[in-house]
Amino acid sequence: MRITLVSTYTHPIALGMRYVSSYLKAAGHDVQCLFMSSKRDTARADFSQAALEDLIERVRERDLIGMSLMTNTFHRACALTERIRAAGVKAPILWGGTHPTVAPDESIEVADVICVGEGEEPTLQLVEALEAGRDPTGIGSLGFRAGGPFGAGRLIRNEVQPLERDLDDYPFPDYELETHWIAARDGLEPARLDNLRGTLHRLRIETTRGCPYPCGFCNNAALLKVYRGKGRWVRTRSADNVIAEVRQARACFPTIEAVNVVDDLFFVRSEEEIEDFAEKYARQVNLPIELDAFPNTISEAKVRSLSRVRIALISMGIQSGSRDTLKNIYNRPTPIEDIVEGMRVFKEYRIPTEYHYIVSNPYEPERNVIETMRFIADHHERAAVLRVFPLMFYPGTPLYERAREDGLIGQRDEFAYQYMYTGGLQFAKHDYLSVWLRLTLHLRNVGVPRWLCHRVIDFGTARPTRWLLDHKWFTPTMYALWQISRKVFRNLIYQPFIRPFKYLRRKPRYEELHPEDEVTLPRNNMAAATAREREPAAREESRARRRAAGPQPTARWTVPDVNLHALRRRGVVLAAGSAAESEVGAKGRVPLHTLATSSN
Ligand code: B12
Ligand code: SF4
Repeated sequence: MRITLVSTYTHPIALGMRYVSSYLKAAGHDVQCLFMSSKRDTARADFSQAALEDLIERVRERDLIGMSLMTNTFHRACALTERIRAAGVKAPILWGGTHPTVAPDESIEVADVICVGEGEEPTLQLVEALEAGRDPTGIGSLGFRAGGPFGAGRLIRNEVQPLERDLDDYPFPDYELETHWIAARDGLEPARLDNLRGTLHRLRIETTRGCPYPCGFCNNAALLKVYRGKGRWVRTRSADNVIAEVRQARACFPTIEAVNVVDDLFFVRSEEEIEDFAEKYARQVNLPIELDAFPNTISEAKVRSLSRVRIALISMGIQSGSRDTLKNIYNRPTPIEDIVEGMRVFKEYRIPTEYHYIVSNPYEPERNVIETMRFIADHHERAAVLRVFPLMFYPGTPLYERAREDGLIGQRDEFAYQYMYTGGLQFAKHDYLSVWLRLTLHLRNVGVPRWLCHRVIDFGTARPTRWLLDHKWFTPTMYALWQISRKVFRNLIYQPFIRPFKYLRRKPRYEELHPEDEVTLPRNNMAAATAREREPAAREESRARRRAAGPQPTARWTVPDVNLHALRRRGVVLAAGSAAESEVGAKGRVPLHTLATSSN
């Protein structure tokens, strides 16, 4: 069957969609992936006219269109869906990803079909049913729109399918670039290493699915509800399987410089499992790796094992330094002592770290925010990346339900639909205390002594200061001053005095390591070349040149010829050396049903 999958994200990572794609391809289907990404991080449908026209051409002759979205790409997905329908394309439109999973009612009003939760099997079952001319409306995890092409116009919502237990026999995500296109100003371009915005420079990899904790602000709490009673939610891949994926990626894509583990909870593994992973990873890959950590799951033994590999970054969500907020508002079972111990261990093993806090929480009393500032002043030990996020009420989460009941938000929290990166939102929300919290974090980060940080907190939270500064204009003014001082620092201090020294110590860039791939113009021709490039023909020519000479894959990434996971699900056994097995090898991808030679 001919299927097109469309990513609505501004960044062309879309790992979930890549998993669905390879699952379908390995089962013998013809799949194309279109990444409707954008250079700006925006929730608006900012697609170029040319990209939209190319999209319509690419989906016109397809049998099914799948779209992947999260809450802040809902408007982008709606715009694409409307546009495809308006062009008279007949294929049904299936939505999957985080948003249809946590906001199915809203999604099913727009898409013809929605997939709730993990999408590999339900999508394959849908494809098989459509191909065989069977009614798909009984397939678990799927929902069908009232008045849509299925179910005689009725709204149908099926229960989610039981969770897959074994993740090791899933085909790896799809990076077959020859079937992928990326949105650009002048239309859809074939995917290349140099237009994937770093997707194949920093390889995103999922080594676990699920997290056992129910934090009130997190999507995982919504998923725990969706999958209650459907099997084991937290599942891990074996170290060998994860490493095989990284090695395959590295063998194909010379650009990969680091591995970014996107798991909710990599540290859910036991100490022995982490030791095994670290030992194998260090020996077989040892690319810099980035991980996320949750305080309760960190132990010295785990960090010691991991310190053997090249850790580029461990990010830990602290969220608040107040026990009351953690326990009673976020429902986050993290004792403060565990957070402090985690920070200590990272420091001892010299692990580069990033810590996250949540601010602008309307349920949090001011004294708790001040407690968090005190916590920061007391416990942050050395330079770390510090990130502050304002609380967003994402659909399906316990805090979202609470905010709706309390009338704090309407049917939905518009911020969650309209903002991509939420770092700047605290300024939009005029939250004075969160600005002060950010200030304390930065002071501690640049090594200002504890006592002085406490004095700054005293000053910032004292009555007269609050009386003077706690006005709507304060936060925007601070924001403006912050931006101006950054510019001043950059132009007057960093550029002339710091950068030249950094330059001497910097890592060589990809082009410098591989001069054979390099496409540069002699410096003195730059101005003339830029002027020439303004003409469309010249632009096209230079694009073609870049395409030909940009970094190229060194081997072809291929999705397996046979979908072992789907075969196992269907009870099909492929005996080693069987006729079916050699048929697979000889013919390349074979549709699943032709392989059903024996079953148990
Ligand atoms: C990697 C990641 C990112 C990456 C890449 C995102 C991307 N464009 O691909 C980056 C760092 C860019 C990112 C950014 C943000 N992210 Co993010 N991110 C994740 C993370 C950690 C992993 C996603 C992933 O790859 N999962 C692995 C795959 C296999 O799972 P999956 O995506 O769910 O896919 C499965 C199903 O959903 C389904 N499916 C997916 N697509 C499709 C398509 C079809 C057709 C079908 C049928 C099924 C289907 O099948 C897949 C396989 O089973 C998730 C948390 C999580 N564990 O999912 C958060 C998460 C998706 N992010 C989230 C948020 C809030 C953000 C930010 C807004 C953060 C912020 N505060 O600034 C920004 C948005 C910026 C932007 N430009 O979009 C929230 C989304 C909540 C929501 N309701 O939308 C999540 C769930 C985190 C959380 N726990 O709350 N993120
Ligand atoms: S531990 Fe992390 S991933 Fe798990 S529910 Fe809490 S915030 Fe979400």
